[in-house]
Amino acid sequence: MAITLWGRLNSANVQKAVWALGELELPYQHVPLGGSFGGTDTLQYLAMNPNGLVPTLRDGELTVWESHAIVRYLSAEYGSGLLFPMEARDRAEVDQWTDWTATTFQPAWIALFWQKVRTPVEKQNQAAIDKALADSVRCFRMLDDRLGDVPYLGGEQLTYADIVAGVSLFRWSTMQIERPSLPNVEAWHARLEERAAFRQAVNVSYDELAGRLSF
Ligand SMILES: N[C@@H](CCC(=O)N[C@@H](CS)C(=O)NCC(=O)O)C(=O)O
Repeated sequence: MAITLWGRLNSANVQKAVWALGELELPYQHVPLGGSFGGTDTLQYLAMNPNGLVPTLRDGELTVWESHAIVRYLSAEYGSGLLFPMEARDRAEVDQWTDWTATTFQPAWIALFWQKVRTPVEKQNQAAIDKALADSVRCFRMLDDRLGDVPYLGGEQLTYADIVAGVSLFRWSTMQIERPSLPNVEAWHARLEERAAFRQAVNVSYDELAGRLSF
């Protein structure tokens, strides 16, 4: 099946799909879209993704949008036993961290990224920065506790939970913020850095996004 991925590579949500495709060593065509490339509001794109955001993935006749749905699909279809635990009981933990990332963790660290990086300095709001940092630190401490017990969020092996949460690490570790010491998160980050698919997908410059609120 021919796989196509639409989305700009400096989008954290697109990076999840790029990382999963890399881990699974799947060949695909990449179409840069969104941000400075535009194209999310064309009728053709909206017919594929009525939400008008990136990423979107096509695999043969199947079109999927929402980054977590994409990563789950790729893992289930191509990663059985690799990124996708076969046992429902094992998958429950993976989904717990994956859904927590969608509902709690990513909203916290993305809010911080928008405040510290995307908002022009003269428009930054210290109270909003403090709140976003406190929310992010609370989440990173939860990750640190979990990663004190197991090397990866789902347990002993890399799963799609590490992918959706791990795309935060380049930005978290390079933003101009006061970070607490989180040894287990740092050890997890170092383990992920050993993977070419992580480095290629996640360690992507966000200079173009600095001071930019328009997309
Ligand atoms: N919940 C969606 C969020 C997607 C999203 O917010 N995408 C952003 C980039 S990270 C976007 O498309 N922004 C507009 C643009 O890049 O033009 C997902 O996980 O896929």
